[in-house]
Amino acid sequence: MKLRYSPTSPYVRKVTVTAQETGLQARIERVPTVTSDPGSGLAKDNPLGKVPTLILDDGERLYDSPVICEYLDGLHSGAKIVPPAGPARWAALRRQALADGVLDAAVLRLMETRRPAHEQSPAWIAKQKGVVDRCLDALEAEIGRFGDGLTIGHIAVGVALGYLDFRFAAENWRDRRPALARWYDAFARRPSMVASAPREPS
Ligand SMILES: N[C@@H](CCC(=O)N[C@@H](CS)C(=O)NCC(=O)O)C(=O)O
Repeated sequence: MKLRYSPTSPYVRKVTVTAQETGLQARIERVPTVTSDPGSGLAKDNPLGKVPTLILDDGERLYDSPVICEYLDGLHSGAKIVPPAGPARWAALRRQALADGVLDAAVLRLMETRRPAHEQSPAWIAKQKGVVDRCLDALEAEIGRFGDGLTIGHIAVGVALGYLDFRFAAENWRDRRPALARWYDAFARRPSMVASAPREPS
């Protein structure tokens, strides 16, 4: 299978971490894709024009990151990162939704700041920052219940915090969130997180 990716996308990083944690990395051919380039052919594979997009060997296309991660989870026989049923499943999926929401708000904010100064909306930027702050406070309150296992909730939260460090390093989210900071500092040492750390293409 082939994964359309861009090196700085946190949603792609969720898939990359999932693939490494489930031992599927070698089965995935990575296809660098510039989402803004109409010549990339991305729109044919995913009408949303977004990465990650997974192209299966039978030609089927999968998106977005939650769908791809759950698909990959069905391909291995180890411990599942998407719990199959019960409260553990809903906790993992809700945490993934929370972390993906952090990413959505952070990406919207970043995009807004890249528009010409006179077109930017300070109110919009403040709103997105407020969403991220609220979600981080919610995570601080529940990180003690995350447990030692690995689920898509853990992966999504780890990737979201890594993205804040990557794009908004000057605003230290760790201030006022000591439990979350401790959890992340350990999580970020996983080989899958170290290997997938985002960097701007040279
Ligand atoms: N909900 C999607 C979000 C994917 C997404 O927004 N990807 C960004 C890269 S970080 C993208 O492809 N943006 C290109 C565009 O929107 O034109 C997921 O979880 O995969």
